[in-house]
Amino acid sequence: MVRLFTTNHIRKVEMLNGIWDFQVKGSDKIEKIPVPSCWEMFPDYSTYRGQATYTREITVKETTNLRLVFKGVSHTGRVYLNGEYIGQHYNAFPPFDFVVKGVKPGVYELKVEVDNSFGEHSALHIPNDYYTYGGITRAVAIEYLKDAFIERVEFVSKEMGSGWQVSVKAYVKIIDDGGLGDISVRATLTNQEISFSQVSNHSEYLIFEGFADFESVETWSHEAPNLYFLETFLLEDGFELDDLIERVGFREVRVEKDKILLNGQPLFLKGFNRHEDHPGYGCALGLTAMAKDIALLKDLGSNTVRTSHYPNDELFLDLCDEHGLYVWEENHARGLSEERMRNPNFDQQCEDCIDEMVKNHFNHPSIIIWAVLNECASNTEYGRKCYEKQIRQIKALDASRPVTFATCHQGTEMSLEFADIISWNLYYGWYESVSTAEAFEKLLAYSDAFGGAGKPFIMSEFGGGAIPGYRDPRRVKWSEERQCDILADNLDVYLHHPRISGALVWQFCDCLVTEEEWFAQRPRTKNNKGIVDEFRRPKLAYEVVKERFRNLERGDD
Ligand code: ADA
Repeated sequence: MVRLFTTNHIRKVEMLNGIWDFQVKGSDKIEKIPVPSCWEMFPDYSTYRGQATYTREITVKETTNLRLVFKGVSHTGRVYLNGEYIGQHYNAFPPFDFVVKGVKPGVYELKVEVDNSFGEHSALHIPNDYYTYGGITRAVAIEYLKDAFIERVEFVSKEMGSGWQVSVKAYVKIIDDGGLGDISVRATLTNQEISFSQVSNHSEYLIFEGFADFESVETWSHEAPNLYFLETFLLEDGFELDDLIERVGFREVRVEKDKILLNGQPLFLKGFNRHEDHPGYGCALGLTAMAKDIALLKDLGSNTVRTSHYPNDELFLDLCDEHGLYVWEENHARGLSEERMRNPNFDQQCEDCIDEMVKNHFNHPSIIIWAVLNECASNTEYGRKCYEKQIRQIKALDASRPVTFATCHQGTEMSLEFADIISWNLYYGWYESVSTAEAFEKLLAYSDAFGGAGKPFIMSEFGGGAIPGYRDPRRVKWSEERQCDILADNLDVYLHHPRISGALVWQFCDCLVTEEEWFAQRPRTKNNKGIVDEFRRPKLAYEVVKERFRNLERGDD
């Protein structure tokens, strides 16, 4: 399953999920392994880090252009068709694709060389406080294309008096303009026709733009996540050549002074940071496991999830759209020092990740915030330039959502001026033995004085570790009781503070960390700050958070 809805009626799409041949580099053994999955889930490869190949056959019945679509390969994939190199992609988390022109009928071997090794070549996947798994970890599909296709569509809705104004941009890719006739685009949304005009004409791309007003539509929000299908058609000489169906919501997110507004109403984000991680599936959670996470997040009374620290599986984002969970989605980076940010691959790898994240996830109504570079060197001159550049890149791709970054650099922060929303990660009661009430006012004063004044403020991470099942009446560190105390102390300040627009607990579930560097000091080689453990069994803190989230009455929650 690529998405939770049908994306095409005209274009032929074939899923390649299933059993592939799998072979680790240097081994003679060929295994049958499911795609999507992480190879760590299978006994012989539970700690394997390195290269492996995945192969399977595909059958092409008539000459066609083939689009190979990968929703996630961790972390580098080199793709070959019948031994011919097609292309490569770095980064486990954003989707990517390759178009192969004029493929003749026949049986082809599709091979993907996958690599999850660390080293200079990889600026973003490094030993870290989460695990970099290996494998084809998300869906794979092939699409059969004519000589032009709709590569993507961008939907933006704006509230105008009693109705909505919609703009839709369609990006049409020309594969071969040799015999192509006259190309045009049309779309339908809620049975209303949207007509387009061509606004740009590059040699490989045509861009079309359409506008329409809607009077009686249901808006999208946490309380009522109403969704509509936007069906866009590509026409050649008036005949349908290709289509693309997106699912959209009428909603507008804006920052006004120190408030985040959704459809004109102030919003309070209460929720969790979540890693894609599970002992049974690695980062390749199936639909049921994702749906269970969503059910737990809702049971906890939350309205928000942060995709710390990378773009998430589109199926998860689809579920968030359906369930009305607000999403903060961020590019892939955690805790990179200036030295790491000076890796010669850093700039390009970040740029690619942002580009792919924003373009592929543009139409999810659930995504209301984009973010960059969690806890990297926003406190150095060099880092500051990177933050500015990346935030500008996002804004150029999407002017309809606010941008933020999560920092922990109280005392040395230098980049707040670039963010629309100020977001802090601080662990009062865990890394710092202070009470939240006292420490928070100092943080706020500091933040306001150094670029944060007049902007919305989010506590993007706070929490404490608890080893599941470790109970101790002394309420000592690592006990479930201590975690309860820390979360209560933090939440009782954040949830009621008039200057705060959101509180996101670190973290939803315990997750695996790498054994390299200092992370191995973490008990169980896990980040244990989940309020459910890695199997989603609630810790004592579950009820502490649930009670507070559910009973919150601020008017903006
Ligand atoms: C940071 C970081 C998280 C996690 C957390 C922790 O704030 O953003 O990824 O590592 O600290 O548990 O210490």
